[in-house]
Amino acid sequence: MAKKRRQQNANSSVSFTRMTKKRIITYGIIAAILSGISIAGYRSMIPTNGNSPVFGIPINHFVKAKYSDGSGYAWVSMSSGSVKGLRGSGGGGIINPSYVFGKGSLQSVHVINEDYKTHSKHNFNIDEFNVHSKDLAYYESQTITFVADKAGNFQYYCNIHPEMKGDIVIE
Ligand SMILES: [Cu+2]
Repeated sequence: MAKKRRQQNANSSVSFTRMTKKRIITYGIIAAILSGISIAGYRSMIPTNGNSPVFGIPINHFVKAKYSDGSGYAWVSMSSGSVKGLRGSGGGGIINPSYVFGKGSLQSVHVINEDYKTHSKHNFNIDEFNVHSKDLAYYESQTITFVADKAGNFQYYCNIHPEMKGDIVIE
């Protein structure tokens, strides 16, 4: 009888150890993922024209690279409704939109290549703010955050298709 109980205890302690090991591994994986996310998150808070992270809430802009028979290669604003900083009709689908930003504001541009017609690569640049996306393949996207720290008239563009450009006014 006593022997049997000891046996049971031994069994349960084995399964307990196994469980703990599994848990440690699981928590380890979760911790690794979380720290990866936080490093990526921390990096994403460093603007392209700065060295230290900015703990502000950026103003978001969504823009897609497209080709259409009517307008050729163009940036198309994905904003719908009225979006602060965008000069235009306010509806979605503005071709090569002009932007107006306040000086000192934090801006995030979310760029996506939705060029389903030609599948060309596209990139997004604003030289004065060190904004340079990589060459985005079809359906690739990238978010670029910068501080609009200079007043003036600037331009964003794709260096593969010079016609894909628009104005940025910072005032
Ligand atoms: Cu392009």
